[in-house]
Amino acid sequence: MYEDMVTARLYEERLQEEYMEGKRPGFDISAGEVPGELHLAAGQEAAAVGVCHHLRDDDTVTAPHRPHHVAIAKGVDLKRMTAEIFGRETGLCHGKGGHMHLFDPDVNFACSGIIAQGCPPAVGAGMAAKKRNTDSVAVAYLGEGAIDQGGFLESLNMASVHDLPVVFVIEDNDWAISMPKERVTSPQDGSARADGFDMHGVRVDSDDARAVYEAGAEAVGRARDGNGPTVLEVQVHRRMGHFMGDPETYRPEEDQERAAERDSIERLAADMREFGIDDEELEEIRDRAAERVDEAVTWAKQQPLPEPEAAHDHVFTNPPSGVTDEEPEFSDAGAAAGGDD
Ligand SMILES: Cc1ncc(C[n+]2csc(CCOP(=O)(O)OP(=O)(O)O)c2C)c(N)n1
Ligand SMILES: [Mg+2]
Repeated sequence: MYEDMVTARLYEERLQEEYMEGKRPGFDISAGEVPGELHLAAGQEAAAVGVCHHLRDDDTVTAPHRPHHVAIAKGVDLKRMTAEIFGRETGLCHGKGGHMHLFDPDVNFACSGIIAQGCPPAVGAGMAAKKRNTDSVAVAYLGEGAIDQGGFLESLNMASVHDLPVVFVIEDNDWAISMPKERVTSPQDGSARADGFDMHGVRVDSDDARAVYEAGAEAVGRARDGNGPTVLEVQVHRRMGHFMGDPETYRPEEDQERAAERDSIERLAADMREFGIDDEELEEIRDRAAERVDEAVTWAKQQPLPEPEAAHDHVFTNPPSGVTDEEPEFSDAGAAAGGDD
């Protein structure tokens, strides 16, 4: 768990540097090697490893727009993920998804920029597992800002009524962009949503990786044993702005300081020292993580960009209407059948 947490943190520190290349002196969001938005998850690593370390490759994980720590904890290929973030042809989605749309079918991982979007697919994966009589489980990650979304609430109902092997993990970092939780959500404890759907709900009040691991064992174990879904909320801390370039003018300084002071990685390191793991071993883990990050970024930056023509591949309409001079061919099968679809 410690190695994955450190990898995620170092990875994001490196992404931060790479992202800012070419964006200055002003902040041109479209410039540089990684154009577009970038949401970093520093401070949220405990929620990722504490649950994902109970999972197998055949278990499904869906994550939201802040996905790197969860992807790393689920075992997503770091090189191909990085190539995706850099928009390269060999990226997980051939460079078309970017950092919010990483899909790795080898470990059943997906994420989306639409908040709470991962909940219905996780319920689908849970239903598939149940119908196939396997013991695989599905985990949907979402932020506390997404728990009023219909997609989440409908998913809770489906998971409960069909008794599905799904765990909903709410990462409560207190903020939805610039909106503090207390102004938009009631009750404040997101795990209480579970009560209304007759399922288990639990909140881990700190970003202590070991406490999350224990709660994760229970929730994932319950799902795997066929005993239904759980809502698990974890208090985490957003060490960064909502996205890169966010001036955070809305955020009280003391809140920023509190997040900076609490570091779940340091906390786990302190526990490990108590269990007899010395600084040298911790340093070795860190070096290994740093090497892995460097390898992934170096490899990704050497990868080719997609050919422009590839923009027409892997899309629902091909080519998109308006791109070609040719007359589109329409089938009249639907009209003949009297259908309107
Ligand atoms: C359905 C939908 N509405 C609005 C947005 C715009 N949006 C992006 S992130 C975000 C806030 C998310 O807050 P939270 O769920 O707490 O996640 P966090 O960013 O704190 O990790 C919003 C409203 C979106 N992506 N999808
Ligand atoms: Mg949030």
